[in-house]
Amino acid sequence: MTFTRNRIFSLGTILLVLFSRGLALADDGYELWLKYRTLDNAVLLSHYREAITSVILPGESGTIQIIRDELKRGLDTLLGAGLRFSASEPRGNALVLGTPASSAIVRRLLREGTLHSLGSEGYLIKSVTSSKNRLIVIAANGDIGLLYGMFHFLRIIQTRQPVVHLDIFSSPRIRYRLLDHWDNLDGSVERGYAGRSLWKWDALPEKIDDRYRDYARANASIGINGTVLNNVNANPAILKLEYLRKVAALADIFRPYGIRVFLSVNFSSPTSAKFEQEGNRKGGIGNLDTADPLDPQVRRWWKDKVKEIYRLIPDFGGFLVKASSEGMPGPQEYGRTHAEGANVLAEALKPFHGIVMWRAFVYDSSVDPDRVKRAALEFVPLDGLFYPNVFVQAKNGPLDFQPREPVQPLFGTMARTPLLLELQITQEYLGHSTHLVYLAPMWKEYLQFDLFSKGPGSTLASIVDGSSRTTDMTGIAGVANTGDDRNWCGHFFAQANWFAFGRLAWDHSVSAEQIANEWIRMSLTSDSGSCATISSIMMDSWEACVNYMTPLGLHHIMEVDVHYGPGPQHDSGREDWRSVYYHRADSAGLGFDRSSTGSNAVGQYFPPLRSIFDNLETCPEKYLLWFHHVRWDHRMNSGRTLWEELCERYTSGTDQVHGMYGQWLSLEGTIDPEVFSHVKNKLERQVIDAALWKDTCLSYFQHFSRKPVPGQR
Ligand code: BDP
Repeated sequence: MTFTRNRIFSLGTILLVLFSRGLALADDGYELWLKYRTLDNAVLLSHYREAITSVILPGESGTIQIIRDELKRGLDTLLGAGLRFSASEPRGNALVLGTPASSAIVRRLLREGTLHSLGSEGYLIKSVTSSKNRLIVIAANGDIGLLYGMFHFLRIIQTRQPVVHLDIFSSPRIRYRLLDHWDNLDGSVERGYAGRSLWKWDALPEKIDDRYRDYARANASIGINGTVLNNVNANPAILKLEYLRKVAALADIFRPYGIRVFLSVNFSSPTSAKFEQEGNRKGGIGNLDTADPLDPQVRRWWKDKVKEIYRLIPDFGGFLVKASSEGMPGPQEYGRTHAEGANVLAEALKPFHGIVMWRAFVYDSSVDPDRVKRAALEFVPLDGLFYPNVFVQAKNGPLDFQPREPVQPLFGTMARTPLLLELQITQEYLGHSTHLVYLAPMWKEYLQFDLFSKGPGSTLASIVDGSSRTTDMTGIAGVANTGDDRNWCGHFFAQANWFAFGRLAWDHSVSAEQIANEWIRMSLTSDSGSCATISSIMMDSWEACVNYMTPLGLHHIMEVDVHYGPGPQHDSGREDWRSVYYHRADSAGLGFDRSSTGSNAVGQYFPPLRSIFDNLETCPEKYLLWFHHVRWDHRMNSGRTLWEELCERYTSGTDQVHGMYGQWLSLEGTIDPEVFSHVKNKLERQVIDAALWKDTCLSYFQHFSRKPVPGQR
């Protein structure tokens, strides 16, 4: 057969149509929650089209250009029509974005009220009606506030809410809202489950990967304003000029998105490389024999290094430090305290308004036999001794990002130190990027945890956002779950955790459910039936995971090193890395006795928490085996014995995952087919893994309880 020109053309057209339809259908996850699908609801569409006939956006800064591009991309697609953009006063119903400096309308609005309380990042979104027209005004003190306001406005449309009578005031409750990347300079990512690092160090600074901008855009859309680029197990090389130039290139890209860069630094950086020995993480990039923070040469070295950084990156954020922890060098090697170590860096950063985030993730076994007590024991005596530009950065719980922990008590006891809360978005202990676990309900539980440090209502949130203290040094960090996988996070639903982290960092009062619903509508579907199903999968997923992994306060019983599957039998290596050290199963019962007659970890909490946790009868069952060694025949609230309850929890966890899988199957045909099968495959694996957790843990604990598993023949 011979093809005529026409035939070739029409075949090409058909292929093109099929291909583009295929593309339109297949969602590879790259666009995250910024998909801007055209609205299919005619009533809403005409409501929006009537409300916005043009966009007034004065200014030409890099940020303003980003806003203009995003609005074009967003509104043109959502509303399916091109909008006119101009810098002058509006005719007709318009969306107006401006600052007091750029817009007369905003100046008029300012007279009415509240712009000054918005700070540098907050914004207003307000409907303003005059005899001539109806306007929607997004007003802020500066361009970054406008950027956030613009993303909020697009979210309103993406989630199909009305745009009349708008009266929104929003400013972040927390000042530093950071992602911590545990990315190594060789491109690997510690505890990363979504491919290799986003940062292509070898190609930088010459080659700028497209993803850098997309990364910044995604973060700006949820209010994240800083990024720590490299692993806390820091390679000193990051401070070499060669790398600083690469860092500066990234900082230049992130700046108009309101994102500052920070670096993790190795405390031994000032020392000579000759101290490096196989695997000891020591030996720096300097020429000194010591990194003693009180040595004048060391202080000079840090000051010079910091000056060099700010010459390249004028808005550099500061340093994150993991010191004297898991083999990382620190001030204690020189007989100095954490405060003395942090302060030498703080002193160097102060003239440039940089900060130090000094991690409290330490568990030196000489401090106390109970690992969960060690961080508070080391850090609380140093309260008040850190320079004002130092944060102590602590993980949410006293152990290590377990599926559930009580809150790290030092948040209540270090009243004179700025405290930065570290959460983990990457699912190191919660099924990596294989299990669907929506983390917002877990983070809400931590944020709402009442430490009683200033009486009732001393929630972790009120400490972290500074509302129960007098400091504007407030911060929150999430260990990132991003990598260079096409869909960024490995699991499509892990994107929801990145999204939720940003939303909660901006405003921790938003409910986990609302965030889930926003994310679903922005990322997956706006069909209300499907939304309800997906929301229910997400909202139950964390509790399901706790149940099939570590119910009733169990912790740290996972497989060694990889931290994925079950490993309750693990009994070798360092004592505080062994499962048996944590669960303490024996013929009498199960759990770690941290009561006042045990390790007395309960004593690190304020009354009445201390006694609530101390008493077996009042200790919430979700923390029972965290604080108590409990007899197998102990009666639980349900009337079951501990053993029966344990069996019941493991069983209900696996049942819940079956339920999630069934619910997901019911969505076939209503959501994108690629996403559908991607998640289906992951859930199939999760069903198998949950059963493995249950079977492994119950058969192991059964050796001690010597009781049958109810329902098992
Ligand atoms: C543990 C991780 C380890 C990290 C460490 C940390 O297993 O990879 O380096 O925390 O936070 O959870 O420093």
